[in-house]
Amino acid sequence: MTRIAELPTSTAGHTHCPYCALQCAMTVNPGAGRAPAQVSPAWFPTNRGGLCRKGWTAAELLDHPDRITTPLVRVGGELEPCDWDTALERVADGIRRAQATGGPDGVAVFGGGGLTNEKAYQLGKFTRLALGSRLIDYNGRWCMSSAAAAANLSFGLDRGLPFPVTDLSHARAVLLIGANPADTMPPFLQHLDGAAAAGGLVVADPRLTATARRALDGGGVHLRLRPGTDASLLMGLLHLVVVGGHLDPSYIDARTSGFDEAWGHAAAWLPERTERVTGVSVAQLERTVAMLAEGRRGHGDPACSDPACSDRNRDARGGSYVLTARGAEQHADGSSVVGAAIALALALGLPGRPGSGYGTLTGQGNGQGGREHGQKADQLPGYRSITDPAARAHVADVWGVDPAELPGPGLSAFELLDSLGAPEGPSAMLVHASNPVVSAPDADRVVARLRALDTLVVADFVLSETAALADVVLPVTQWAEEEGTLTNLEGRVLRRRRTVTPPAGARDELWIWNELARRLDRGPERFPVDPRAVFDELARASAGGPADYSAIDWDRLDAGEALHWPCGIDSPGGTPRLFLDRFATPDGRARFALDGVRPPAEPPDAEFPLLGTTGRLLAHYQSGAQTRRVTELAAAEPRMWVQAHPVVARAAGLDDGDPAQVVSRRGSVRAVVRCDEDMRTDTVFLPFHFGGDGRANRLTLPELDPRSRMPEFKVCAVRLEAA
Ligand SMILES: Nc1nc2c(c(=O)[nH]1)N[C@H]1C(S)=C(S)[C@@H](COP(=O)(O)OP(=O)(O)OC[C@H]3O[C@@H](n4cnc5c(=O)[nH]c(N)nc54)[C@H](O)[C@@H]3O)O[C@H]1N2
Ligand SMILES: Nc1nc2c(c(=O)[nH]1)N[C@H]1C(S)=C(S)[C@@H](COP(=O)(O)OP(=O)(O)OC[C@H]3O[C@@H](n4cnc5c(=O)[nH]c(N)nc54)[C@H](O)[C@@H]3O)O[C@H]1N2
Ligand code: SF4
Ligand SMILES: [Mo]
Repeated sequence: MTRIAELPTSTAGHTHCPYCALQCAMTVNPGAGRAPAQVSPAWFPTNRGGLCRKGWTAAELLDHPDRITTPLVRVGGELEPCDWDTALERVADGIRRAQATGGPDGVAVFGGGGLTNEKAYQLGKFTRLALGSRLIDYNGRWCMSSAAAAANLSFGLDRGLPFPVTDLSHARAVLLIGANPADTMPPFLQHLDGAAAAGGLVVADPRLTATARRALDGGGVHLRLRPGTDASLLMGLLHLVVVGGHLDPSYIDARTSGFDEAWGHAAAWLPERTERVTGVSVAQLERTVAMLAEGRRGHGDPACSDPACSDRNRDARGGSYVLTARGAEQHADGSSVVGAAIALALALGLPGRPGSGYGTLTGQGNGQGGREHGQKADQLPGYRSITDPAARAHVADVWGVDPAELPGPGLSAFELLDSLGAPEGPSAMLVHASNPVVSAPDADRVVARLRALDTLVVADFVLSETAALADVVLPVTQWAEEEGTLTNLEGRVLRRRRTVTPPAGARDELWIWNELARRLDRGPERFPVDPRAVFDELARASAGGPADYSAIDWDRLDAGEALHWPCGIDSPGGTPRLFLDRFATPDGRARFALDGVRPPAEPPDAEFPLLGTTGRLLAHYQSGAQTRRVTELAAAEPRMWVQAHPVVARAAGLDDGDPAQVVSRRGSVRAVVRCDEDMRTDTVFLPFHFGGDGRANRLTLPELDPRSRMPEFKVCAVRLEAA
């Protein structure tokens, strides 16, 4: 059996993939030129030697001809190369000008879940202390905020997977809701092999994705629901758990609160009504519940609770999991959907039991750490709340300032972008690690707001669509050129290591913030440039908070210890599995937190008769700024397309391969038609990875979840027509 303890003694070249939250391990060996050779070591448990094609080709971007290696400033309408001094002076001038008219909040900051923990921490600190602004938020708001809000409400804590990924290998049943890991995390799929082979994989997705196919191939179930009906689906499943006698009453008594109220909501979701609303047959609903109830037999088996267990060949021992991802979460009721998914898991008695549970699949490389260290509008480091006086006092003490100096909560990502350049809004913005021109909802409205700024500063290593609008572009270092830490989807802290030398003109963002603080005369010594020093400070700032890193240091990480937070004074060995004894709520019980069901904000009508939904392709990452530049990936998916049932295409006079236009109330998108017999006839699917007039987000709706402020990326009303 391979164990993490058998990690190689030398860590030279060991790092992790730049892209998604699985953070597959990689060894990057500098070759003769700058383009390194990559392999993936088999000992790392989340990927066990596997990489997807994005990972295998990631190094191409290190010395890509499109790489920006000198700062750019806008002169007479054009971006022109300049030296660092000129660029940073221009940024500092823009900040001073914006704050002279708008006060501290005259400047806004937009971060990203791809930033290392150190950069995410420092960006939040820089915004609050050097700029004195409350206006910071980040692209994780598009991604993890609904799952986070629901987990905080029900469990009192938000760690995407409260158990190691490898635990899933022992499961007999897994319900995936709105997740397509076959394309979005391919090496993760091996952990579902046991459940799939046992016929226990259930995939709730409007499309027959590669993941859904995997379920069907093993004898599992594909719930091909109507987009935006996840809350109804989950209420219907919960109903069947109760009426089918599958409740776990002793668990509900001992470990939860609020069941009776939840049943008040779910009682009305009779199977036939659920079938009518979701399009999922009563037989499939019943089968799903039976599989989850049957699968949990055997969970709690102590043989499965070895934190380092990574033997995939061991027979599945039992256990059931409910997992959500963006298909369920990116809705204006996304936090309620996750609340319902958690409620289903609680009714079955899964969370907090070894070998069973609920989790969400975190998306971005540092999507977990990125939401803990204070780049979110309402947060301070350690996953603390910025409105909690004790949290403010603790962080102010670490930062050496008076708590009164810390600004209050800012605006959520879309609200922030929508306020740019408005009379009372900020007139300057710094963007670090996001490309909102492509990825924000109602993207053309966002472009108009960005254009209304006096100063837009974008730090990136390629000229993304957002960087192309900037007044100043700052070229930064990339993954394999920098030192730092990231926290993966299971809350494990990992080291990113420098294995190649960055190009001469690129700078580390820690250096950029230190330089800006110096130019603004805001105490540059408070913004160290050494990532290890930043980590040590971050660890102190997190001490005693929900995401406690205080017992972690780089030496432990470099020695190969698998450290999952919380890892502090009470848990110096880390916490691979959360909630085994109690949940993190004040009374230690998990809460059933169910709302009613709310339909999507924009129902289809005669003018826009189809449900437009959006998501990901295997070959591209996010806004595509990186992967559209990688030869193999661009060749695999060169252009925007729309997936439609042939009947839907024909109704618009279109055939497979025809150029089409998809139109919503907000804008239109050019796309080639891909006919697919397995599509629902009320739905079209659009990937969101393309730029220009292929941006799916020209269509989407900035309707926000009231609790999480997550936009409704997954449903809007559209029509399909010939281009
Ligand atoms: N190749 C690739 N991998 C990635 C990324 C990438 O951009 N490309 N991004 C990373 C990031 S940041 C993230 S957040 C993750 C996202 O990972 P996933 O959540 O797996 O990805 P999506 O494609 O956004 O959505 C998943 C599925 O939701 C379905 N869906 C659409 N509408 C609905 C609905 O109303 N209900 C339900 N139940 N399903 C629906 C879609 O058909 C889609 O197949 O992927 C990560 N990995
Ligand atoms: N319609 C629709 N829209 C969506 C989604 C959807 O499913 N449908 N999904 C949403 C989700 S889940 C997400 S996570 C967002 C992501 O959307 P974006 O925030 O746009 O994500 P990326 O394309 O990863 O943008 C990262 C940019 O930063 C650069 N970059 C990478 N690392 C660094 C770094 O360390 N420093 C700096 N300065 N730059 C760096 C990259 O080159 C790239 O240009 O999109 C959201 N938008
Ligand atoms: S699954 Fe994610 S982390 Fe692994 S190689 Fe692919 S993009 Fe990279
Ligand atoms: Mo994401």
